[in-house]
Amino acid sequence: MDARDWDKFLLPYEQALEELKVKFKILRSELKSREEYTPIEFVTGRIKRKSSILDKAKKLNVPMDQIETGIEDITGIRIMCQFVEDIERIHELISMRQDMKVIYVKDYVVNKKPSGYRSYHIIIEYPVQTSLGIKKVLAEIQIRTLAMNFWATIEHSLNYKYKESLPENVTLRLSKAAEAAYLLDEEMSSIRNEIMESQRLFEDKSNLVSKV
Ligand code: 0O2
Repeated sequence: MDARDWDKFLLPYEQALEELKVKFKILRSELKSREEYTPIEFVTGRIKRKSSILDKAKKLNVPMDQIETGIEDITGIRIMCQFVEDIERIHELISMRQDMKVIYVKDYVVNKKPSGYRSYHIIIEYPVQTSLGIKKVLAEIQIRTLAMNFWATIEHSLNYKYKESLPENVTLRLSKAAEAAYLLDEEMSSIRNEIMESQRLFEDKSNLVSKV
């Protein structure tokens, strides 16, 4: 594929990315304005880089003409939440929707990766309305707590720097940090009700002040 074909190939994935980011941000504000607890803290997303798509296709033995079905995370959405319990709630909210279809789940929260990586991945099929008609694309939604995200972001940049051959002491420290992030999530879950109550009171107070 030359550069122009590649750009054309990515168009529906870029459209899916923009639409999905907006949809999850709207879901967050909708829940907030209903004064319901929102399990969504913030939302980000990215299109996988060409080199990363080609590397993954090679690793998984996916031929170029099957990239659409073989590589599931060309469009990647990341939803951050406060508590581990929020992950299941977000999964429920996604499953209920009519505008996307859950294909399957990779649960690296229960089954953490050997690296220490924890996150909940949902692969969805998402129909994009294009000028040529409907194009269904796969997208990966990664749902993680703030602690999981902190660890994964640092580990990802270290792996980028060391090209996946991390020095032993860094690997050891990362493993300890993964354990600390796990314990932080556990502690936060154990005082979840108190935290949620104080956040609600704080928001009520902020709303009152902004109305004055
Ligand atoms: P990019 O483009 O840099 O974002 P794999 O085993 O790696 O072939 P797997 O385990 O099925 O694939 O993972 P999956 O569900 O395809 O998702 C890959 C993405 O999950 C990665 O994107 C990361 O965002 C995240 N991820 C998976 N494992 C790890 C890990 O050990 N550490 C960190 N920090 N992130 C991970 P890429 O590949 O980084 O692509």
